[in-house]
Amino acid sequence: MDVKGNTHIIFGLGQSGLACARYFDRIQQPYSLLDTRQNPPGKKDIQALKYCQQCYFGEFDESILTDCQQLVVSPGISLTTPLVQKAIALNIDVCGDVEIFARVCKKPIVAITGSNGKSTVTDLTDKLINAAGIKSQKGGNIGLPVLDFLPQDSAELYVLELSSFQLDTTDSLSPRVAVLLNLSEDHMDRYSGFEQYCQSKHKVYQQAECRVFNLDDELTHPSTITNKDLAFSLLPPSHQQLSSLSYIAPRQSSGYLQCYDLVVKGQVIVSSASLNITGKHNLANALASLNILNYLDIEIDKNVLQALQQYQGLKHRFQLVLRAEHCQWINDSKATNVGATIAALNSLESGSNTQLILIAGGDSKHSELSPLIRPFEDKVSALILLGKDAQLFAELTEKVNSYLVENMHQAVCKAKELIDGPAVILLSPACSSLDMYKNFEVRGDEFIAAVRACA
Ligand code: UMA
Ligand code: ADP
Repeated sequence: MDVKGNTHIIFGLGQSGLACARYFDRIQQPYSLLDTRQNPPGKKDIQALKYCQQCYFGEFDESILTDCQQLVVSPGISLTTPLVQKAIALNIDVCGDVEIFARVCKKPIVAITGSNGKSTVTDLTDKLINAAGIKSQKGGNIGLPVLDFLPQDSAELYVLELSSFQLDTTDSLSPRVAVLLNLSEDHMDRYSGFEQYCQSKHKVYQQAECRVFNLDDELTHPSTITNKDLAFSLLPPSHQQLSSLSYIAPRQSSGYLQCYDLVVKGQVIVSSASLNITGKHNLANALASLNILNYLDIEIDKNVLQALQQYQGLKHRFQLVLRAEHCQWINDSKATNVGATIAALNSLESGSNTQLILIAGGDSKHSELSPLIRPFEDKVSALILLGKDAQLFAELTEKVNSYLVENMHQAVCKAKELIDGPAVILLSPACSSLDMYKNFEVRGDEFIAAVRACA
């Protein structure tokens, strides 16, 4: 194997690896590319790369690390991979794209993580900051890989969604604001246990000026809290907490929907009734975003308020697809873990005459599914299950009828058959889609197409 030119190796030729290669091209840094796949997604783009010295796809051995100074590891690669372990043992600089970004970025960074709500809070925060007239750019685990911003773009500030995988390979990030929204089991196929996953998420707080945490979720609390830190809560606050806490205060009920005022720094900012996003978890998301603006001293003026009120949420997150004959069809395909599905179920009123039919299943990523038993038994009238772990869901409870199907079309047809009066049909899989689909978007789009065709 020819190992010349391997001082910088990019491991993984997906979106992050390719963005890193483009960045190295721009700063004229020679590098080699490495991927365990014979045909990684970025292969077609190699022709355009100028400083790429060597490519290793499929087979390679550890001698590739001879002369290597830096191994840039893509988020999809586990740090337990033997080659990465070997590089760590050899004291090679093992880092990710976010680390390279953090080492050179001079502009303020807002870093957002959590098990659920990252994309929504990143997108909303970016929109609110732009509405305030400050040029913000979002990226990271959502949208553009961070190295596509460098060396220079016109943003005044970056709002980054960071996954635990990205945080695992990042040490130099010093965000102005770091947000940890919530913690529940996810990616148990990558971590030795929940504790290790939580530790990885807590890395977002390292060197942060202000930490925004979820008062209702103790797992998100920083180990020590300073007077710069801010919290949000969906529970009634105590007096001592008022200055650093944003929270919701119940207002009047309108029909089935309970209304709340969103309160920040003791001031009512907006009523939940005037927002387009639904579900209590989205109020938590809005409070987190408002806390970020609060710390950055960005005034919640009428433009910001309007942007907040008009915010529709992202596609595939508790998205109303169709309302027809007393039935609502909701696409929550991005619910790729148990916590997200519980949040979706909690967003729906219980005890009414409405049937709740849940379509779930896929790859549960070795997560503990038992927290679903109670919400299933309390709220769900029928379970329609698909994918690799369908049977695991069927075994959770005998109190709810389960139906195993082979694809999304069958799932939607089965739901249609079961409807008997007013109903909500919710796709909220509690699983990754990768056993059956390219990604959660394709799964959600297939649901939407099937609903439009059959419902
Ligand atoms: N892979 C190999 N061999 C390799 C390299 C990768 O088999 O040599 C596989 C990985 O195991 C993985 C897939 O290829 O299944 C993609 O891995 P990647 O590291 O090349 O991924 P990228 O295309 O660079 O995309 C990554 C994030 N993907 C992951 O973390 C798995 C994207 O987040 C992110 O948007 C992108 O960087 C830009 O920063 C996606 C994601 O699923 C949305 N994230 C997870 C989540 O949100 O739950 C964390
Ligand atoms: P992430 O980027 O962390 O996956 P998203 O905003 O894409 O978060 O939402 C993922 C899933 O989690 C969706 O099903 C959504 O309805 C749900 N969700 C969004 N915000 C929250 C929250 N604060 N708590 C729990 N679930 C949430």
